[in-house]
Amino acid sequence: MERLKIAIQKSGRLSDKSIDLFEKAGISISSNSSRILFASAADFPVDILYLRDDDIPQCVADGVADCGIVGENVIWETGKQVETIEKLGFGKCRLSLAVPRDAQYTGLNWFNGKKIATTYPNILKKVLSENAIKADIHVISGSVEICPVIGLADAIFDIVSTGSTLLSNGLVEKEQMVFSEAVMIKNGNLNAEKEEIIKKLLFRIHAIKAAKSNKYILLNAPKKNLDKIISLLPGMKSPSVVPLADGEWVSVHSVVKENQFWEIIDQLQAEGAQGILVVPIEKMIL
Ligand code: PRT
Ligand code: ZN
Repeated sequence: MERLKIAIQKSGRLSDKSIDLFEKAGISISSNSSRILFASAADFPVDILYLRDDDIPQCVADGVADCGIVGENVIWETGKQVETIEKLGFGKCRLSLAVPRDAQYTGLNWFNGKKIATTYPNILKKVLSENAIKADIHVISGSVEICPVIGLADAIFDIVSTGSTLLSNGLVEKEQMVFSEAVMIKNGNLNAEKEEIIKKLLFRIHAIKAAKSNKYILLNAPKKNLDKIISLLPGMKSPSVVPLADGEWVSVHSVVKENQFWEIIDQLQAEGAQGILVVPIEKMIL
């Protein structure tokens, strides 16, 4: 039987979350201790290749790996031909233009004629040309944020998540240009058997993603307000209503989106709901 080769980051920001995703999908792979480059899952036809993230798009494009988990920023920068099959919701960041705190910033035009340091020259080239800006791109392999201080550049174009790195280097994020997150990619020429494994894997990933954004809610409701309380709870089909020893009350169970819950909590209480419990869901098959 075929096995699907999936490349993930060996060690870095996406490693633990990638392994965690497989674990939750019932695919156990050994943790990526520094010497391991390859691991086989015992319970699912998947083999894992541990690589530097920069090499993942190329490996998938060449067919060395069938699939990969990598940041969209890396795919865009390398420009490799791969298919994005699923956004994974972690590793979220943005690529931003940042300038020294004391710069007299006047808007995107400010970058005309300036020198911008980055490790993402291809993305920056595209961003500049889309905005009709002519600037010098200074390619550097790391620690971009120190370039303005040491006089190597006027500004930088780099990944930002919390922004604290910029802040501690006296830089201000001025323009958020591109948004990126970790995605699952695949080679465009896989055989039917491998496509079938991907389908099964994606089924599991969808169940995990759905579970993550939903909560199971249990509450006690006075019977007289049951209809109103049910109308506040969308649920997957309709809520379960379980009788309680006290005939005036029932227990209502449903599924709510996490963000919706905060919107309806006051209304639920106003209708007399008590003992509200909100618990995480592990898997959710829609
Ligand atoms: O060794 P390898 O080449 O595999 O790893 P790497 O060092 O190239 O990548 P790594 O592990 O740093 O990041 C992997 C991926 O995580 C990136 O390609 C992005 O898709 C994503 N990601 C998410 C980030 C960040 N958030 C992030 N904050 N990648 C880098 N950063 C950097 C940022 O540039 C800044 O210097 O982290 C620093 C801290 O950011 P702040 O804004 O929180 O201070
Ligand atoms: Zn890298």
